[in-house]
Amino acid sequence: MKVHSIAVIPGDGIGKEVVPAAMKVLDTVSEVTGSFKLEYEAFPWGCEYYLKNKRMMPEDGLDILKNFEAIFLGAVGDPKVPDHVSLWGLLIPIRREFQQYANVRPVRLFEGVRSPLADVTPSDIDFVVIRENNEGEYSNIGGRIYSGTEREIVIQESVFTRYGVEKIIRFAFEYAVKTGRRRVTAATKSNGIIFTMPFWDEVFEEIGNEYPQIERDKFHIDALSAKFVLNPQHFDVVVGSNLFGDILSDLGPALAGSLGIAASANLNPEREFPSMFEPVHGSAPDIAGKGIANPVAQIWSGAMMLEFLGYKEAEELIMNAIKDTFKDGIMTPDLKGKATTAEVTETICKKIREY
Ligand code: GGG
Repeated sequence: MKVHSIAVIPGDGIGKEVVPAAMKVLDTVSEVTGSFKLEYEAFPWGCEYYLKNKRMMPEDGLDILKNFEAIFLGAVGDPKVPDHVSLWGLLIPIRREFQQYANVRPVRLFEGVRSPLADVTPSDIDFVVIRENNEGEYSNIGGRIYSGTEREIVIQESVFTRYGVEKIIRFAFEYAVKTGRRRVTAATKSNGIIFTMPFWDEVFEEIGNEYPQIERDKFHIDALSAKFVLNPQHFDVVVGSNLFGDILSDLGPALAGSLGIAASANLNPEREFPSMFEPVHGSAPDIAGKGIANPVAQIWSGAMMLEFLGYKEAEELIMNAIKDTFKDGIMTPDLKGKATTAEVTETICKKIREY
C-alpha cells in the first residue's frame, strides 16, 4: 500500500474544525479502499502563531513543507491580524515558492441544495474556474509615500508575464480536453485596462488556436459576472487572472448555494513541488467554535488531493457521499440546514462505508 506524506495546516477560525472533519473522511476512504495511506504532520501556523512569533510560519517553513507530497490547508485570517499580513505571510509564499500557478476551483449545484437563483437545476451550474495563482494583480511591486498627507501617493503594479499567462491559459485548455469539457471562457477587461488585458486576450487567442476542438469566448469581467447570474448554463471552464479568478470563484459557489462547499486545488502541475489543497472560504470568525461550519469545501478539497495523488476511485467515493448526503437533506446552516459539522462529516463517512 502506498503511503503519502501530507503537511496539514489547519490555520485559523473554522479551519481548525473543518480540517479534522475532512481528515476523518480521508481516513475512512483510505480504510475502505485499502489502496493508500495518508501520513499527516500538522503545523500550528497561522494568526495565533503570528501573535506569538510575529511571523505566520517559521523562517524555514517553506523548507519544511518542501519535503511533503501535498499540503492540506484550512483557513487563514483573524480580526487581530491585518488580512494582507496573514495572506502574504502564509498562503501566498506557499503558492509562489511551490509554483502552484493553477488554482482549480470547481463550482457545482448539488441536488437538494437551494440556489439563490430561481429555476435552476444541478445541470445548470457545473463549471470550473481556473485562477492564475502566482502573478497578475497580486503583486508586491508598488509603494506608498507621503502617508496621511494631501500629497499621498499609492501605487500597486500588476505583473503579467508571457511565461505565466501562457502557462495558465494552456492549463485551462488542457484541463478542458482532459475532463471532456467543451468550452473555455476567458475573463478580461481589455476595454479599460489597456496593457495587461489586451495582452491576456492575445495569448488566449494564440493558445486557443492550438485547441480547435474546444470552443472559446471571452467577456469583460463586469459582463461575465452578470452572465454568471443570468446564464450560468453557458460556462464550462472559465480562466481568469489572479484577482478576476478569485472574485468569480466566490460568486460561482454563492450561486451554487454557499461558499461553504467551494473547494480548491493550488496545483504545481509539473509536480516539482507539493501542491496545496484548501477550501476557497476563509476562517469565518463569526461562526468559529460553534460546531456549525460546513465541512464540505474542505472534504471536497481533500477529494481533489486524492485525485491528484492518483486515486480517482477514492475521489469519486467522496463526491458520491457528498452528493447523497445533500440529497438526504443533511446540511449545515449556511445551506439552510440544521446539521452540525460533525453530523455532516459522520453522514459522509457512513455513506462511504456503506457503498
Ligand atoms: N482557505 C484559505 C483561506 O483562508 N482563504 C481566504 C482568502 O481570503 N484567500 C485569499 C486568496 O485566495 O487570495
